[in-house]
Amino acid sequence: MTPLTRTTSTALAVSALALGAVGCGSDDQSSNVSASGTSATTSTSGHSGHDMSSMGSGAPSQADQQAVASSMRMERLGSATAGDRKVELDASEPVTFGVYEGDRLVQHAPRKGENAHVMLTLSDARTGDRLPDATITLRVIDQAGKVVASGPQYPMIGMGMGIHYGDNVTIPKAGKYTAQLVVGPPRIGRHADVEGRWNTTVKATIPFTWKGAAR
Ligand SMILES: [Cu+2]
Repeated sequence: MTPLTRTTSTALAVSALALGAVGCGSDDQSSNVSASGTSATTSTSGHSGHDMSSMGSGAPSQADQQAVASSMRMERLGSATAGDRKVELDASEPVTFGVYEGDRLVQHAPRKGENAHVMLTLSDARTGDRLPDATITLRVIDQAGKVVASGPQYPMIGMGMGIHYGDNVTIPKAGKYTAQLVVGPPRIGRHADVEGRWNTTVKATIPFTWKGAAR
């Protein structure tokens, strides 16, 4: 019965993720959902000293979340709404993240010169529901129009910021840049009430100011 057990626990894990995501994305800083760890709001809460005391049972402890959030030193660079989707762009210091290639978790350590980990959170523009299993391609251009970073973003999850898409990049120096995004539809299964949503590929542009380092 091992396969059945595994299937069940996987389904539970997915449900837990979905539950976390459903409540999230609200811009209401005072809402409880910002403590769920899957909300974009949470990613900036480390800066504002936001109270995470409403954490539910089973979630990482408040201390864990705050420690991770503060050690990550994430910064909100900007956001954009594209049709029925909202994309938020955060940055932290470069991180090592693992990506599955088949059964192997391959580590992506920051390469020489990379000075930022960009994190894109994708959500429904109206409800704030976090959208997994989509594709996001990022291009960062400087003021002269030169491409300084580009590529498809890895879907990933981390403590305190939940499901996002990202990569380590090099942003050469302090200044003004523009993130150009191409966002494809999430391929996750749908209830009938959302079958008509998020079905197109949309473009979004997020201008941002880079201070020279994520902090
Ligand atoms: Cu990431």
